[in-house]
Amino acid sequence: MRSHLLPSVFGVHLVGLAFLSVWLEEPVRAAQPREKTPNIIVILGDDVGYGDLSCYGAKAVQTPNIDRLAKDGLRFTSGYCTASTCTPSRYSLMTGEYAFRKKGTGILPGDAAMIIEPGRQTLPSTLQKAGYRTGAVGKWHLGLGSKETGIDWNGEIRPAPLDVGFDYSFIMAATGDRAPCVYVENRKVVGLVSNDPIEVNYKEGFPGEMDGIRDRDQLRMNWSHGHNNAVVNGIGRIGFMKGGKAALWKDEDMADVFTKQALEFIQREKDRPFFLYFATHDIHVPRVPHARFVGKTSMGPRGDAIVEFDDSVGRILAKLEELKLAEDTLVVLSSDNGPVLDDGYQDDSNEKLGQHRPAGPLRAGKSSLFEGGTRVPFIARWPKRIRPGLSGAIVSQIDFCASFAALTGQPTDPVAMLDSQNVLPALLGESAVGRSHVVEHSGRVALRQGSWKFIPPGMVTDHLGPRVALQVPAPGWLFNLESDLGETTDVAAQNPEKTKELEAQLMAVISAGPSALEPNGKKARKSE
Ligand code: NG6
Ligand code: CA
Repeated sequence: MRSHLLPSVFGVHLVGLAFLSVWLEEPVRAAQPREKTPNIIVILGDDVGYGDLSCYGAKAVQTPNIDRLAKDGLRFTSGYCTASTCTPSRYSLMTGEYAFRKKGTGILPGDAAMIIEPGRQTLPSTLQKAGYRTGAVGKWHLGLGSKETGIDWNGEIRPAPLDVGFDYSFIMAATGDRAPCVYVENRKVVGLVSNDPIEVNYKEGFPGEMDGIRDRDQLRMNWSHGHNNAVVNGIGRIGFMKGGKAALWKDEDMADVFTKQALEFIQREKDRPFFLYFATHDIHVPRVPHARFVGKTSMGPRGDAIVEFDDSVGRILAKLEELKLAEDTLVVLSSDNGPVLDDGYQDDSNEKLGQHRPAGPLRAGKSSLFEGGTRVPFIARWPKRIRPGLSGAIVSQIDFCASFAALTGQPTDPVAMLDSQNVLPALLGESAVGRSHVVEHSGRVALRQGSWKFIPPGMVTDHLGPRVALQVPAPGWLFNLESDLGETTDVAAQNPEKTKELEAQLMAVISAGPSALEPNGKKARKSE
């Protein structure tokens, strides 16, 4: 039995001022009823689209484990990540700050310095303070080491996840398509032998090593754009590396390796409250599912990777049941950004797509300001507390910080976690209302407010494959998502006041704190 008892702060939220309310309610909380706080598991898929799961309407692929999670929990139809690519999205999830506020939070190379300052309040550090054991397993992509000292791949890596709130980590540094292709456990590369050190270089290749351009005919998965530097496991990558042969990952085993680590973390921490950030590599490129999933769908590697993702989720859920922890564990499943088809490898994702719609009814996907970029699958299950159902409340991953802080009786730093709101009542299905508005970020920013969506003038990416960029003219595009979920008809001209209102709201959010954007909200050069 866990003895971790903390006061509940349900009911003290003020949407929009949540951080403040949590801060101010501190003395009052002693009078609230006490209740046991749950374990928390955030399962974050990579590039999993709104339409990629059968509980969100997919037909060409079945995800029975995730469907079970949805059936026993709350499935959100307006759940958001904060940005349409990985690094800014995960930065916001971890810090509670919109990534557009900070330079250098665009998609990072594998040798980038850590972008979360050690010492700053984060989602895991908040839960650590609440007495949780915190673990990160899977994709990191928030940088390692520092600008001054670089990353000591052959020694101790500092800073690492351990320095921003995690008690344990088993990660890959960036993405599956970026060097170095090794796992890092806590501060060390796993399986490295001292006479074969690793070298990583994002500028030039190493003489004598295979090269994705020169050795293209020897690749087992051809690239379509980029991904032609180092060759590891027969697959071209972004960035060059040399050495560390014994430590290199095998793509087809990656889901099993990460899932095993996640299960072991749960097993180790079963007797105390724990927070697990389980960030799968599925379904990011290169999509190389294990042989037991190959051919499980008619969609080729992308579809099969969805089945592999579902399998990993199923094993986590089974572990919770085996340890009799399911009732007391809040599991939230989502994705770091919207879907993409060809993301740099020739893996038949377009050719074998058939009728499947990765973003479901939404327009576009990864790297877009349209809804497909940031509206993602979002499911919360906590049998003891959440009544199963469907919710249309607007919730965002950026709200995990303030919401889980509220759940565990922790204050949040109103400056560091400026953009995180306590939407706990919505997450628990006790309120149909979440946020009133949410910023969608893809280099530059757009705004959803209620059923309205505003995209300011500038470029916007459309489509799920080769980039198609459209020009949004002044005064911007306005969509009514209630009647036009697919953002097909701009109604700015018919609704000039609404357009102005959303533009002003977007500007107000931007000016509420620092911003790396240009004053007009446009993408600043060199930021992302
Ligand atoms: C892009 C990569 C893409 C993917 C993405 C990051 C090319 C041509 N494209 O630059 O393959 O790695 O970055 O994806 O290199 S994310 O999900 O981590 O944001
Ligand atoms: Ca991603």
